[in-house]
Amino acid sequence: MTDKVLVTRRVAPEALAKLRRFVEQVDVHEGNTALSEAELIERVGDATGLLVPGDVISAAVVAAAPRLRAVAAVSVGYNNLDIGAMNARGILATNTPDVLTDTTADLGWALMMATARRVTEAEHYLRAGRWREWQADLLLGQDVHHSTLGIIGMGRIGQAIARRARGFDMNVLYHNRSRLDEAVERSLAAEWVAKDELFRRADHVVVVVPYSPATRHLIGTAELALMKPTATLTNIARGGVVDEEALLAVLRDRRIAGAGLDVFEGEPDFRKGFLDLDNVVLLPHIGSASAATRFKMADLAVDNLIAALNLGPHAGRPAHVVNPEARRG
Ligand code: 8YV
Repeated sequence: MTDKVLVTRRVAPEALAKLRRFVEQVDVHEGNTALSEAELIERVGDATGLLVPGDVISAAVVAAAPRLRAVAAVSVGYNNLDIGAMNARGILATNTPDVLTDTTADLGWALMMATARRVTEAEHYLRAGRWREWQADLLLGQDVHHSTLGIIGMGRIGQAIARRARGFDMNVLYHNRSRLDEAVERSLAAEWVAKDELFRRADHVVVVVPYSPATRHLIGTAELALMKPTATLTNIARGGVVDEEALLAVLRDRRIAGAGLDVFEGEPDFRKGFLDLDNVVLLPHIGSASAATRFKMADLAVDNLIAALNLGPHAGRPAHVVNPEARRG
């Protein structure tokens, strides 16, 4: 039987062309809105592979695809995939690490700086025609240089954020389940601290930890209460890592200086209360959104999928399997 791949959203055409060289049937969902779970269930039918830029592949979708053997996420995070259901069927799942590390770290910095220096608020002020004269106290923000950066989650992207901090002469703290090797810590000039200490000491906290049941609402009322009134919080991980109701409360009461959010729990829906606040910078999940990086992500996901389907030059040896346990199942 031939292979069939369902591509759940548009990706770079060059990547699709590569996929078509190895797979006879490629069904691309072209619409501008994501397929619902019911639509995925209806469409997945006889697919042997899925190429998934962010959609939720639930146990029900897996169950509706009796021939499914491989699912390639076009993302480094794969909390949108029901790995348990895939393991039970021996379905390999893959992701796209590395290629998006620097682009996402850049965006983390852009968002942190925009939040600290009130960049979007200032632009709105100008666009609204409110700029009449120079004022010594107009739109005063918080310095980034020579301040203390606190990174929650010191994986690839966290480390890339730490590397960029050197140019700003920052003091870097991090919190991670496991400590980095001493040599890596030294090269990043980063100090591991307990989570509470990080929230107490940091001037700018950046959240970049993978989402899982263990990290859901890792940052809530207790952590936010420890922050300095001049501190900022930037989330480029997943919305669910932060308790957004607790964050809304501290932003409303001005108990921290501001927040930068690229991700939201339940996105693309988000708590509309954020729109009423001027001390928050809101982005539509664009962490990896540079033209070059989105191309590399799609290309790598296609390579992973082809190999996981036992096709192409690396047949059977996809480079980025996230559930090696599926092979034992
Ligand atoms: C993706 C991301 O663009 O890689 C990730 O985990 O958050 C982004 O780079 C997004 O998940 C859609 O696939």
